[in-house]
Amino acid sequence: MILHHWDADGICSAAMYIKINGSDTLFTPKLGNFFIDDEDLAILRNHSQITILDMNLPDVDKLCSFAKIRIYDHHRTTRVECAEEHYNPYLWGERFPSTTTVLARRFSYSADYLVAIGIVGDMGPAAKNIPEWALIENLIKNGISYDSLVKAAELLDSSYKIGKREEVIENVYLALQGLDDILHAEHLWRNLDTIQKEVQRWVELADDRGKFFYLKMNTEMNIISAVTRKLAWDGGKTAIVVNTKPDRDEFYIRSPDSEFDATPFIEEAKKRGYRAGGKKEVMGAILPKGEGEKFANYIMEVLK
Ligand SMILES: [Mn+2]
Repeated sequence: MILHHWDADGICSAAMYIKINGSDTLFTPKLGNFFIDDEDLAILRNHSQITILDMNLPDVDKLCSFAKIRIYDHHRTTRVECAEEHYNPYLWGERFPSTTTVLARRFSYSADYLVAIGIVGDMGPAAKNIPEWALIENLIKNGISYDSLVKAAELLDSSYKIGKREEVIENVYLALQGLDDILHAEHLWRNLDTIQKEVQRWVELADDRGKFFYLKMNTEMNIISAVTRKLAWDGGKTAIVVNTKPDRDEFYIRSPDSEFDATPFIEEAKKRGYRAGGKKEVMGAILPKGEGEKFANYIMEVLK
């Protein structure tokens, strides 16, 4: 079984893995869960080999009791000793922009549209400032436009944002068909239209607090990352967003500044018992109902 992140990098990584190693059952955790809950665990239990792509699952050890696991990822992490293979360049001090580039390195896979969509999906406009941009420039020379890669990433991301878990899996097969097939998927364009209206509605309600933006929102869509990105990238400063859902609070912080380090906040969130993860410039957390605003107030006090 291939367990993959629900975003464009995770989808393209799963497509690459199938191209490299052959077809396999696909699985993505409940949307928004950067961990394995009991229901997901019950499904995984029927599998003796699980390949994990583009996810740093904090409780991954429990899969080792019934399955051989392999992990390919680029998030900050610590070594998973029970894995057959844990290939994450973070472990030896290298930063990779996407899991698609990790897989390309590990399996000597030549950069193609799948690798490129993973990069632009995770990095956004910052993709232009990293060494891997050369891979994308090479594709551009061969007639693939940067805009089409950005759009493909958005279309693939639309399924989790709107909350369609099965569609995330279908997107892996769509991605395998080719870039044009992604770009011509009308149902994904309809998703985008719905999502963009919802993101815009919330972005406009953000509170400008000088050094940063703060937004408290309430939506069932998985758009906290998109809202935070838009605030940070368009507004040019750190964005702090809390979303209240029926069963949980969500927290997100992102800075457009490459010097920004979210790592201490990830540690603080974990210390408080929240499920938290992220990279240098971004962190996300899932908190018990009512905790989101408290944690946001703490962060804003630190950043003031
Ligand atoms: Mn990724």
